Amino acid sequence: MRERLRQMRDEAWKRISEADDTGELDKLRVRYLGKKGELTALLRSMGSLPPEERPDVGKLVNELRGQLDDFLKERLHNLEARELEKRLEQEAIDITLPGRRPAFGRKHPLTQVLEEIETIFVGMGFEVVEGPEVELDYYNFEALNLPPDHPTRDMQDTFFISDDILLRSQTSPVQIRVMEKQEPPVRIIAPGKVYRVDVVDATHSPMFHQVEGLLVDEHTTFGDLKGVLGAFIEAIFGEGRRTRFRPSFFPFTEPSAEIDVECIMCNGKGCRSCSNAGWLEILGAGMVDPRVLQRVGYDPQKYQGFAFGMGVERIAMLKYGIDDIRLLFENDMRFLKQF
Ligand code: 2NM
Repeated sequence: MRERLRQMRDEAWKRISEADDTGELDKLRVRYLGKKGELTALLRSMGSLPPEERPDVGKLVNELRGQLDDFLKERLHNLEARELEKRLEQEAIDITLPGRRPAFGRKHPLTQVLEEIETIFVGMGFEVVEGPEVELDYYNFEALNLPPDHPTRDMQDTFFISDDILLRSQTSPVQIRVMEKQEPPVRIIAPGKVYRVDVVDATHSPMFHQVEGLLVDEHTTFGDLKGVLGAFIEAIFGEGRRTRFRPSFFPFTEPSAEIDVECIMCNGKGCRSCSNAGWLEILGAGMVDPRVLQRVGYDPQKYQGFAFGMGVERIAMLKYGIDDIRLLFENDMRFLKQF
């Protein structure tokens, strides 16, 4: 019996010393100290011993149980420490690595250009005003001196909601609303979305953005219009670009002009962007027709006004060399990230 105890102790010691992880150690604990373990079995078999030997052997078995328990605990402690160290090593974070930058959003190129246009005119004393996109026929057409049979009033060009309600096709109705409420001097720009029935292609979209401007005061001349728009073009496209005013027609202005700027792609030599003309049309403008002023209650003998309008998409496309308007509405991040 004593011999068996010694053997078991040596063997258990060896196994426990060699156990390589806490799982293995736990198996050994069950094997020796568990309810069905070897030491328990040994204790049970003491019945076969002569009664006088039992106390001594019992004492030895209990001693061994205590020693094995201590040793297992010690080994468990060591192995746990080793495993923790290994895990910390594996999961170590290199705090010297550069951090991952969060993806910052930024303004859409159209918003950037729109805000740039606003800043330029605000700098010249204009105020930014906004108005409804769903408009009355009266403000979109009639007040702007468009006779009922005018071609741009055609149902096929304008989104009508009912007989007298529509999606505005320009932002000039905002200016009519301001003039109705306020006496001159008026110095405003009206940015915003406008809607026209159009088939989508590289240069057309049924919704686009416009900035229209209006100045009404005493002694206002076409020279003032030329000065303001010249300053705007210089601010947005850079110094030293030639411009030209071509006679044109709008129902709400007389005289009217379309303003071209020297092509920014080819500097006037002629290229695909300017259809070999060397010029890009960027603005429509004119002196507000006295009938428009009269209708809002201004005295055309005392006051004159000039007005102008431009497409924000077109300006953005020219400024950044974008050849397809659809890119501005598709929200492809690969495109948007470039601005
Ligand atoms: C343009 C061209 C010429 C314009 C006229 C008015 C108003 F309300 F005063 F009559 N606002 N905007 C105007 C004039 C707009 O866009 C191409």
